[in-house]
Amino acid sequence: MENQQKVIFSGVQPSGILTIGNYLGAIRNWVGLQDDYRSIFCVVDMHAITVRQTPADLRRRTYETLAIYIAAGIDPARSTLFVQSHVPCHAELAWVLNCSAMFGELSRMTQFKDKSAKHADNINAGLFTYPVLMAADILLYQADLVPVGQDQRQHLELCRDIANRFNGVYGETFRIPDGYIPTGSAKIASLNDPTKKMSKSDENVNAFISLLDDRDTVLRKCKRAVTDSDSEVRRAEGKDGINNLMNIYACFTGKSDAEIEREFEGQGYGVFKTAVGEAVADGLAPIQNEFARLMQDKAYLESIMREGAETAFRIARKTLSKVYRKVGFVGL
Ligand code: AQP
Repeated sequence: MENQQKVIFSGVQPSGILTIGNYLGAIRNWVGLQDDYRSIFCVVDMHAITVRQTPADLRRRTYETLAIYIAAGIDPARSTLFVQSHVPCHAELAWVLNCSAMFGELSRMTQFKDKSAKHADNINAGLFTYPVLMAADILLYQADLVPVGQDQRQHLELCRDIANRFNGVYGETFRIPDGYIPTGSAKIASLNDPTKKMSKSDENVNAFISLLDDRDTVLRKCKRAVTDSDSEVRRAEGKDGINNLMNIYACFTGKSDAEIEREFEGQGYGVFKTAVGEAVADGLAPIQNEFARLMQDKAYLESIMREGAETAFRIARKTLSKVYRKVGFVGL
């Protein structure tokens, strides 16, 4: 296969129960790509502590996130799955890259600005250098492709800039990665405010659908989703709420906009919202069943973490050694 040797890398923070935004924007695409690429997927717990986490919750969510990856279709036999803090090379490369990342460019990151506004009492240096750690994650594995949602586009551009800058100063070291940003599902919006993205750490639980929400909860949240005062199910400028629900429905049913508009012609938003809820709940049911089974078997999840960390470390250490040599650190 042509792409067999090409590498994809991606990750999700265990900062909450993953949402359908994380699933449709990222994880679902990983599943499709794992046959064609050397696939490496990480639970990025070190990124998660840039926002204050309750330690016991972080620990539990790290297991849950890994279980969700597997339940959603990532096959540990074909993909490397690991936890970021188990491979120390991430923190080590991040330090070196910090010295190639500029204060000005980090200051321009919209995620930093958004999260600083949201967590004004904890604007820590880690939040500021978050994109540098992300660059380290990607560059350690010499990734060719990074499947992420739209919100990560800016961080990915910065990763490319840092890698190019480093290569320019020290000679060819890092492969320059491309983004893989899906259409339609690249930005699933909040159900409460469809001009914002859906986030797992939104304090309003009705703003997101978690992958573990039961059928009644999914139906209720879809029914309550903020829409406009029109009643026609049709994609159009200014109908952010309906456009978002159409995206979600399309992702779970495979239907086109024209098919959706025809299906709900003259029926109003209520019927459509119920259908969206049903489609999402049906789509999540098999993931939830498998998730519940996996969470009963912590020893299995730990064996995946351990094996994944060993494989990841072998690859990451090679890149890190090269970087240390290039910058002039003495090797013993
Ligand atoms: N709403 C979304 N639509 C499409 N893709 C999304 N992603 C996140 N939200 C959406 C994609 O999911 C991956 C993992 O994201 P992350 O957990 O590392 O960080 P995030 O982007 O900050 O996600 P959240 O849910 O908003 O987390 P919190 O609330 O903790 O900040 C990425 O590929 C992202 O693009």
